Amino acid sequence: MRIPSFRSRAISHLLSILVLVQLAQPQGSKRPQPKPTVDEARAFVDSAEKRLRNLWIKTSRASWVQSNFITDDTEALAADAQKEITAATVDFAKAAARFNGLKLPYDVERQLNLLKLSLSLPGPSHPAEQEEMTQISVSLESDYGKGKFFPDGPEGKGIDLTQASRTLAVSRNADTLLMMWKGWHSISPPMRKRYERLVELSNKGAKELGYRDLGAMWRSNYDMAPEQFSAEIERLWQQVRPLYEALHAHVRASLAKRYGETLVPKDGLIPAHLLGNMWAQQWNNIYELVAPPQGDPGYDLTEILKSKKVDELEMVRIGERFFVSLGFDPLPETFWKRSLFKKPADRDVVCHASAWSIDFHNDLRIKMCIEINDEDFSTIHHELGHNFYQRAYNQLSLLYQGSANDGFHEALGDAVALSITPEYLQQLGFIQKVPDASGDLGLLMKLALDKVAFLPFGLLIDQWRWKVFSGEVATADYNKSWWQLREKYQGVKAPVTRTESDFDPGAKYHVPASVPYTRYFLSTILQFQFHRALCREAGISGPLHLASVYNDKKAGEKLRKMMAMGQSRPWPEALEVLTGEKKLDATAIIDYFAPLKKWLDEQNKGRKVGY
Ligand code: X8Z
Ligand code: ZN
Repeated sequence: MRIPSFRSRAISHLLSILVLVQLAQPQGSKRPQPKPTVDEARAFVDSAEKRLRNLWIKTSRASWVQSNFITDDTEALAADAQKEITAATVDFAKAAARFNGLKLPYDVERQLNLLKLSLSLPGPSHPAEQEEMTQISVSLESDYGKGKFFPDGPEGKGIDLTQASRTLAVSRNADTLLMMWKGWHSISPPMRKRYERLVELSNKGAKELGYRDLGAMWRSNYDMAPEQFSAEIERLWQQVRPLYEALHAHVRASLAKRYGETLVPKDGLIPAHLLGNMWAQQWNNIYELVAPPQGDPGYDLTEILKSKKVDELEMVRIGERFFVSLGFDPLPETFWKRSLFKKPADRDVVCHASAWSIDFHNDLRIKMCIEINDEDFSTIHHELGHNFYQRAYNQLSLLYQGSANDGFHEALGDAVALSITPEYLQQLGFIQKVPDASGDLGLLMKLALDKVAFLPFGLLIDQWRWKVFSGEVATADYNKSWWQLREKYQGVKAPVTRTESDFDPGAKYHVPASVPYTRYFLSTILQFQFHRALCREAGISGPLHLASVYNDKKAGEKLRKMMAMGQSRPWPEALEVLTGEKKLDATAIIDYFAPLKKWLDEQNKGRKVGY
């Protein structure tokens, strides 16, 4: 998803920059510039904020219209707005170099640094290159949004991602699954050339700002040295890897039973089309193939939502009520008027779910093609988490309007969704009685297929992009290196031979949309830390997978306190406010799934674990 808050979108306006740079030097003077002062630096930040706020609002509006109504015209308008904000930000960032070496107050220094890091795609300063970059970037996202394939030839009916995903979730016919997988992956080869150029141009922009390449710039956004951040990620992955491998081994054995060992070799890689999801990133849709035989909780949320005729709007209302139960104010009336909840039948939209704060104040919206199922019920909480976060920090300076680090933004709503427990569903009137402890394994399995399965995927997209940006992966090897990483981390393989005329990374939204992805890996670790802390605050002592903080104002208050800090302080401080912990800590997710891990280890006796 994309949060068109300050952090994720591009800007520019040369005139304003000239004015600002002049601010720092005496008018018409040819004498050497006087030494910059702290007051000047402060004035510089203030004017940059003012200018950028206007540009961001304009860009958000243009992007909102483009994503809700994809046409050549809206694409051009969005690209234009993005070009402006890119140019302005780059110019500000360069002008700020004047204050390098000056001892600045904490806030001014932090704001200048955040300004430099605020673009996911920094542009080169050459106007023609800037224009080319923003056009490519907008066109890639639009092409993804419009993507369709035609299994019966160009005259036949087109299938889009929503339809293909529905089939991947429910079909157990390997041929049908393969057709959907191949079909969707046929939309991205036309992106490849443009993507190569995008890498070139955005790298150039990152270098102009003083970073080694765009990957290094992305890794510089975590209040620590970029190398230290890479090491943190590796540390966390090694911690959770045994849990992932245990799940992988059990799922592989179950799929081998269902589809045969020719298709699913017992100790090899799992073909990527059999896991119920286009990217094999979350496996909850194949729950019934891998469920513990005696562990079923006895209800299926998708079935309940359907049988109770809960519609898209009501699903969002239920999500909102959860946040309100924690003490947050209800969403504004405009949220309900302006959001997109249902896929329009008559036009192309970017269906990938996103949450927006258009005016950095109270014009909050989500854009989502909601399907009535448990996955989207969770995703609604995810998106609302973004909106409530955006509002919680809206009193801060624009440059502080973001989460402590980008993983926090992604984790917020997911942490809340971990409170969708059987007991909570009973309170909603969705189930009559809470299943007894024998249903626990099933509950844990269902959630592990979502969260644990996701971990290596959350990691590998940027492992690929970091190598692409640094040049370690040559353009001629884009697809090969993509599959090497998918095999190494996820233990899945391409279901059919791939070549360099494919561009499989482009079939995943965040690549054409240039949204950094390590945030989701971080989020998967963090959300369990948040949940553990919220439950502690609520005084809940039982097992965490049965614990819901619904209605708990104390837990809500703690959460709000962290959210209101935005990114004004280094993220470990924000983490400490909520959890008392200063480090990312995978023990929260590991402990949560410990009973399942024990069961998986028993199942896996005599099986190969690993790939
Ligand atoms: O993109 C998203 C959200 C919007 S920020 C729907 N997610 C990642 C994805 O779909 O790939 C949430 C989970 C991971
Ligand atoms: Zn998100």
